[in-house]
Amino acid sequence: MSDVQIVRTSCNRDCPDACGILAHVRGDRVERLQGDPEHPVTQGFLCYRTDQFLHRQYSPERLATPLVRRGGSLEPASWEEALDLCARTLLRVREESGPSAIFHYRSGGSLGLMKHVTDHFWSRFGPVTVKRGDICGGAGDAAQMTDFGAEDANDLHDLRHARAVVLWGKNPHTSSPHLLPILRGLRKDGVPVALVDPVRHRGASLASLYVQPRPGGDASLALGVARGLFERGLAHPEAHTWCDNLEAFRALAFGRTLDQHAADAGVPRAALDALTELYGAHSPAAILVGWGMGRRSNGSAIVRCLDALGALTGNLGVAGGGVSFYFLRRAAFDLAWVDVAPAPRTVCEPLFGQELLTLKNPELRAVWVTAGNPVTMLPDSHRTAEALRSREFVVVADSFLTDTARLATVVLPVTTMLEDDDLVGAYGHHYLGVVRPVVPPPEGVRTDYQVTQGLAERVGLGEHFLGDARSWKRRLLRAIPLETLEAGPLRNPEAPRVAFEGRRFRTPSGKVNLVTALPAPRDDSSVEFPLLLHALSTPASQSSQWSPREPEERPSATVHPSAAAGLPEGAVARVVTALGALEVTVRHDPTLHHKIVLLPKGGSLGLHRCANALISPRLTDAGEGGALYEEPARLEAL
Ligand SMILES: Nc1nc2c(c(=O)[nH]1)N[C@H]1C(S)=C(S)[C@@H](COP(=O)(O)OP(=O)(O)OC[C@H]3O[C@@H](n4cnc5c(=O)[nH]c(N)nc54)[C@H](O)[C@@H]3O)O[C@H]1N2
Ligand SMILES: Nc1nc2c(c(=O)[nH]1)N[C@H]1C(S)=C(S)[C@@H](COP(=O)(O)OP(=O)(O)OC[C@H]3O[C@@H](n4cnc5c(=O)[nH]c(N)nc54)[C@H](O)[C@@H]3O)O[C@H]1N2
Ligand SMILES: [Mo]
Repeated sequence: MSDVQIVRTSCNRDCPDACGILAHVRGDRVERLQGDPEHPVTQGFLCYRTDQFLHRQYSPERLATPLVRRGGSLEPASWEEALDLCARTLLRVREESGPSAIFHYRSGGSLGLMKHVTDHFWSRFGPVTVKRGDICGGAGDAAQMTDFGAEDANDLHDLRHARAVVLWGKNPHTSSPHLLPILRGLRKDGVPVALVDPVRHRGASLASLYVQPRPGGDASLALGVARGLFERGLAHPEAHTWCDNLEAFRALAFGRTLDQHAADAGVPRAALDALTELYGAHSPAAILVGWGMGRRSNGSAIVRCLDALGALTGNLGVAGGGVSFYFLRRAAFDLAWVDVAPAPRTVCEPLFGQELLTLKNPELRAVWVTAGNPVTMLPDSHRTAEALRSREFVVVADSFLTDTARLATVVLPVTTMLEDDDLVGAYGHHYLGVVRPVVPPPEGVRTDYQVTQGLAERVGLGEHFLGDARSWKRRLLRAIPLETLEAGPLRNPEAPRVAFEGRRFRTPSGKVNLVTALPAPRDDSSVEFPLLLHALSTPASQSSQWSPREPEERPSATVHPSAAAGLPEGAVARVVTALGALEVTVRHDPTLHHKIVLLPKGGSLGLHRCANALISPRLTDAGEGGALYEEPARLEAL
């Protein structure tokens, strides 16, 4: 038997942690994945879903041959046949209707930078129609761009300098577990940590203060904290030197009494006061903003209110402070060459199904999906499915027959992260990594880049995609030699330790642009649908990528016992919304906010587990994000 070799690689999934991985390989088989002990963020451990990834890697359900639709069903085909068909059809559609009749939809199945080479192909071939907005963090991105003129965060390890931390709408145990060692260290040193979340998840075990607002009540809560800070003299006396609109923001905060803010946020007045004290009386203090919280119709306004708290207290541009939402994961890379010209047209991501069905002049005739599963992951799954089913030509590059791939004309089997050749940055820290093909892919499986090469050759663009993946990696890396990055985890040398150091912002005035108005409140009181459906991340899955595998049983719907419509724990029931119903098993959680019914995110339509089949598309107040957690719902007996 051959010896075990240890190959260093990186996780390419849509996760803030972008871990360093040591793959234990014997022959052509990976036997075990281990967190890289030398990676300063990974620190030798992996999350549950990546720890279990080998089940996915070696799943009998993995695709190993292209599929082409013939007489209604998807049947195995050679790469020659599949790519010839793609090239022929795409050339014809472009010729007849122009490149904007083709839509390249790329999502977050892999965050590898090489996926921009695929984008480059589509830009050269068209430019074709691409997506606009962002289902994931659109609202928060827009907030920070508006307030700071740029998005970035203090170094992750700078958090050690914080004297107080607020986890605002963030679930580190599930979605960014490599934050936990730092938070535990802070707690050991007696640093107070607050959790603000309508779901009392495991993060509460790390918190010295737990505040449970109503869903979306955070803007009022933050304004209440701001008023409290002003009243107690905890606002920084020089805040006007780095803030625009300070008086208007103050007026917004003083537009209601503290009791009114607390009532509107759905928290006891004492909780508002305790949060004000925790954040205002310790300096420096950091707010860590979760991505999930912004997926609301006031999501951008909420994040803007949190930005204002940081600005007001002098916690921006200093070590141990910050209102961190996003780390510039692409900052070390040169992407200027990706788009050869602006896209002629865009599809708003949260409105995918509706726009595909209605866009005219020209109609969208062909869709190419890279690293996305829109039927499962975008709202109104049935409409998304109908939109794809009714297109002339749909190609899905994936390694599994997802809900989306099942509707395709052509399915192209691609590599997993253990077979791909790529680079990653992270949106939860500043380290970069290489993704190595630690084992060869199964016969018949190609990387997205190889797919691009095969297609480019056939449509007359072959000369632009001649090099191997390494040559593109070198092109992508701006200032760092590839060999340096290959030697081990490397912090982007250009990333600042303290974002906006010296309180210099990238807005036109150089100051923070404080929020001065909130969107009109949404009325979510409904007798028919008293609850709000939240489909949230679960440890066993990365969006729709389950490890070890997606359970086949009904999903659990968790509610406060008072919101269970009399249904006992374990009862089989239905979650009903205006769009439809889903069979579930009822779970009671007395710590959950009474307005919420909780489902797992990423359940598939085929297995009748798909929350997005019940969720209508709604946009966030800015940034064209998806207000995914605002679907009125009820629980009822079968
Ligand atoms: N295991 C696992 N990890 C993942 C993912 C996954 O699917 N599974 N997904 C990855 C992706 S795509 C992303 S974008 C990131 C982030 O993934 P997210 O799932 O967005 O994770 P969080 O940022 O932790 O945000 C979710 C938290 O926001 C809270 N929240 C929702 N509405 C409100 C509100 O109105 N107010 C407040 N205060 N809180 C609210 C939820 O209760 C939840 O605890 O994580 C990644 N990590
Ligand atoms: N209701 C509800 N809906 C949500 C969310 C929510 O919280 N609630 N969260 C939203 C968020 S934060 C996000 S980011 C989106 C995520 O939505 P998606 O990005 O669509 O989700 P994934 O399931 O991670 O990835 C899609 C597919 O990419 C494939 N894939 C993986 N690696 C590769 C690769 O290298 N190449 C190719 N071609 N394919 C690959 C996977 O097999 C998977 O089928 O979902 C959003 N949808
Ligand atoms: Mo996301």
